[in-house]
Amino acid sequence: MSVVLYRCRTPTNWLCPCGRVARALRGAGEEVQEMRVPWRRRDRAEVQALSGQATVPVAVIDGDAICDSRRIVQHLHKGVGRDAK
Ligand SMILES: N[C@@H](CCC(=O)N[C@@H](CS)C(=O)NCC(=O)O)C(=O)O
Repeated sequence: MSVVLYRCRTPTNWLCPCGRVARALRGAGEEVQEMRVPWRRRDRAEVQALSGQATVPVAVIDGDAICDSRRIVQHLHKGVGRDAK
């Protein structure tokens, strides 16, 4: 699975939804490319272009952009048991 995680600049994985997703990805054993985005939503043109909105986390998994931490974590749980690519 190829995963790019767009996340905020909070420096730990324990304080916000972005960190929650980062922990879940790590727990699933995924290798993740992390992209830290600016604090202000209006400065997140790349996230906006990818997902149609500017809130992070956004995970691009095998080319599909998924937003909202709960949806991303649910998606990972669905993938548990699949063969790793
Ligand atoms: N319900 C969303 C909340 C996401 C959220 O609060 N994201 C923060 C960063 S961790 C954010 O983008 N804040 C900037 C803003 O909302 O202006 C989720 O769980 O994904």
